[in-house]
Amino acid sequence: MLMEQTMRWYGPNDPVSLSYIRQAGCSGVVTALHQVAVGEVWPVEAINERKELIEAAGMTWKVIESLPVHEDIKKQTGDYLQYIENYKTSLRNVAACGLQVITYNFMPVLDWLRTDIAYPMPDGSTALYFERAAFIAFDIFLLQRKDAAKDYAAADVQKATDLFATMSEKQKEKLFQNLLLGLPGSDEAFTPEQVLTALKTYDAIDATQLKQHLFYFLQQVVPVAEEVGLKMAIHPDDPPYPVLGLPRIMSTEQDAADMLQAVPSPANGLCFCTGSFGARADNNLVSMIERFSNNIHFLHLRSTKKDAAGNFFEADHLGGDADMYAIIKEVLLMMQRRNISIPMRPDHGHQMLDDLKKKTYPGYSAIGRLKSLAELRGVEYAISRSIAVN
Ligand code: DNO
Repeated sequence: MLMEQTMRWYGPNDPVSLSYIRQAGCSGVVTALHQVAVGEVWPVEAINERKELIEAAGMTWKVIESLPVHEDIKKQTGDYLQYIENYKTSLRNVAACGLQVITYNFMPVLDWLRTDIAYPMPDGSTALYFERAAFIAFDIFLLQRKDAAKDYAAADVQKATDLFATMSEKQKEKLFQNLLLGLPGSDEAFTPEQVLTALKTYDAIDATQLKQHLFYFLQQVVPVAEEVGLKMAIHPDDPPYPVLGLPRIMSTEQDAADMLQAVPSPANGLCFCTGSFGARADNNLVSMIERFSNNIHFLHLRSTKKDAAGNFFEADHLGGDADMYAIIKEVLLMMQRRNISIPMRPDHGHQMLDDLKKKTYPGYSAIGRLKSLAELRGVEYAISRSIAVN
């Protein structure tokens, strides 16, 4: 049994068409109704309309990425109880349309963060990059978050100060834009004021508190997911540690274990993203897959290359720190045990060839993902043949 191959599709406005995704070898796409405001109910008609578009292109839509969680739910403020009710209604609606997996995250304010979205690779393609000193410079000097410098070691602050001194106005502006790209699927970046205001609303919420809020949310929605046959799949934090003074609570093996213990159910689980979890050296990806195998509902396969200074870039899918051979082998064994095929997508890809001239969602150009999918698929095929022989 092989993984179900999909790619993310941002909807009708995505410069990468459904036909390209199909030609890349996918049998399905994962997508979301980005036009529905966070917190609002996803209407059945809109879900079906999207599904029909995908099916007309010869593919399926089983995984949602993402059904976003409103900030009020993360903070337990304002109308959070209503937003949880809305979430449950959306779950019922998507289940009624035949969808199966719900990807979401519980990262406060911002989703994934990179300092450079066109980091040059030696071969001329570009990758996404997280440079620690640039991130710290952004926090202290561009965003000017109060007391930000206190969150970092003196040597790190010095490095960031030195780097900032060498940056042109244009580079500073670019750094700023890269970090505040906004939510995936949206073209609107945040302004610094918006971010500072949003950060402040978490002043009184630490990691323990945020975890309790996640558990409460899951206690409410997982029974509905169970009832209607859906699987909840939380995406890990990216990068997997606290940022900008915000707590982050889905970064480690322990975090995942805590969540599964707090709300034990086959409907509660993970979108296992090897790129996000893999950006921490203390996450052993293979043993995590083994440990959480019954609760992995969706896979993002990607590999980062880390250095000792805390920087990482998104490497070739077979060329980073993640041992893709061992990961895919573990996934195949897991699927064999569970007798199911788990959906995967090649997460991100390098911008390359003709795509270098195009504007696409960072990380989501067509050719780079086509290449990564082809490589991953080859590894999977070879391992599956050899497992069958053994
Ligand atoms: C980035 C993605 C994330 C992911 C969300 C899930 O490329 O992996 O934005 O979709 O965190 O909610």
